Amino acid sequence: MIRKMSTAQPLKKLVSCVILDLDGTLLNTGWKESFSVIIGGDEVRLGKPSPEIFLEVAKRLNVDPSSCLVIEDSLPGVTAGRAAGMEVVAVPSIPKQPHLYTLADEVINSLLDLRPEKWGLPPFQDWIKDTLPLEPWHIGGPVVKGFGRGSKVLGIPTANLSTEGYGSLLSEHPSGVYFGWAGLSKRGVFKMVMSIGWNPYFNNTEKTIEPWLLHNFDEDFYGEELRLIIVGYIRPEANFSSLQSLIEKIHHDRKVAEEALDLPLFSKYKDDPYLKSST
Ligand code: ADP
Ligand code: RBF
Ligand code: MG
Repeated sequence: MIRKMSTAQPLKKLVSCVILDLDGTLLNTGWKESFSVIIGGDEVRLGKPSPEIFLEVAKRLNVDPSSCLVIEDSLPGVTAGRAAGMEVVAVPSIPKQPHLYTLADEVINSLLDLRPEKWGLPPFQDWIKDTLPLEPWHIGGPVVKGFGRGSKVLGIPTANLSTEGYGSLLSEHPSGVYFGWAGLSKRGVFKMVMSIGWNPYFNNTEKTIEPWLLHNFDEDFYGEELRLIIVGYIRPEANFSSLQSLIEKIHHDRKVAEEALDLPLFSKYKDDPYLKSST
């Protein structure tokens, strides 16, 4: 839970306020210092969905519950936050079930999509040029066949990678639109913008990895080894009311990625040896 403030203070000071539900391992990693109040379930009489724990926090912070924002992953937690008279952002732990969280003021796909400024809090300061820099992650493999929709339906070819072997990596990273660098051993290194997820517009049942290399190629390169370094996040996957609006959004993503990748913060990865595999 975060205490809302009207002053423009950096969130670091603010997050400060409180968090519940942390497990012991997290508390031993130096995070503890970031919070001014920490409270455990054993310090109240009634557990969630009772509002007691949130009300106790507000009391210890000496603030009104209505000026608190709760961030919750569980249904009982959302119920408890609302019952405390607080605003609640839900980050559901069960994927694809956001409709269960109707009580929340907002449902987001992952913490990457938390926007404190929507709630009267100072914005995160790590966003730069509409992108969120990430600790880079790497995936690679031969380009596989997808649904054959990218070029044909959208005019946007995506060089799909197999998700096999990337189960744990993909569960660590929420679905969404990311960008970074793509290496093809025989062709070079290119800027890249990609979607990872279920493509709500097409309602896929399987998660796919779909990088669009920002370069015009004369031919397909199915089967070739493709290496990706993902360096930043742009937005969650969304549904669209028309194909045209999906296409426009993807072109906007392209622009955001192209500009961001010129920043030294991101451009430094294009020489990474990982991109130049010889397999
Ligand atoms: P599929 O559903 O099989 O992935 P696409 O219509 O998405 O079909 O086409 C993707 C194929 O087009 C890629 O596998 C790749 O071989 C080729 N291709 C050509 N240009 C590009 C590009 N700029 N970015 C990604 N893939 C491209
Ligand atoms: N499909 C969606 O349904 N929702 C999206 O928000 C979405 N965003 C995309 C962003 C990028 C950068 C790219 C390349 C594709 C996106 N797609 C999205 C389309 C999807 O990933 C895929 O390309 C198509 O399903 C064709 O296979
Ligand atoms: Mg594709």
